[in-house]
Amino acid sequence: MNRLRRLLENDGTVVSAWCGITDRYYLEAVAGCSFDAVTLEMQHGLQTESSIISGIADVAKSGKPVIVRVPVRRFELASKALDMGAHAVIAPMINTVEDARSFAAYMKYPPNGERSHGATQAVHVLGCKSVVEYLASADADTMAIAMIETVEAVNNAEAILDVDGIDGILIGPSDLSISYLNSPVPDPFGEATIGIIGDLATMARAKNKLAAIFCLTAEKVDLAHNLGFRLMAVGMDTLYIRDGCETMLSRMTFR
Ligand code: 3PY
Ligand code: MG
Repeated sequence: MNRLRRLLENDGTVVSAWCGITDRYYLEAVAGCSFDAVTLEMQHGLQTESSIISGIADVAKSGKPVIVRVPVRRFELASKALDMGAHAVIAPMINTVEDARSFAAYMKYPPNGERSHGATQAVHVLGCKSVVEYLASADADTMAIAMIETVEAVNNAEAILDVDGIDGILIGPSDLSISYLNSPVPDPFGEATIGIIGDLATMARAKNKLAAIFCLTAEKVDLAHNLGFRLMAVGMDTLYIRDGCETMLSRMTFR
């Protein structure tokens, strides 16, 4: 149950796949690659309430932690993802302390929050002997990760990190740049935001909370790691497929 927490112990690093494609064979194949974890992406990906039910179970078979990113302010889906066996949930656009409190409330059981009882699939997927065993450590083992990706969120980041039940932050570098540049064209890790990104990692670490970030490329994962981030989600399905296909084709000598 605490697979993700264990990987992060002692300054450990987690590199997660980022999967919007719902196909079960595809997800098992990605989980079989050397990623440390797999994130199922509902906000902009094709994942749905029903696909995460099978997706969480399929990825869990690999022994790797499963993370779910829910759509903006769909905190009821955060509880649902946990009920299905997710190890962590990422909530986008957490801009205020109130957003963070609502998210945390859906992620933690009373007295820590307001999560409703009914961890159905989780008990089986996570190999618990009973629901009581699941309940004993669910709040401590699973992680509520708040996305910081606007100017407003950066201004409130310290207070968001201080909310009980928020276990870490994940930076969305594209939306962050859009917000800072006031333009729809993203410049992730660009000049306007790179200093802020580094400061957010330092702030989260100083508070003993997870510093996480989304990266499109392996080079950005290295950069983020040097800045102090310890969970990096990398790429997306189309990039995995394109890079795999193009690498194979480029090895052919006659073309
Ligand atoms: C962002 O960069 O804004 C993200 O949300 C990553 O998917
Ligand atoms: Mg975003």
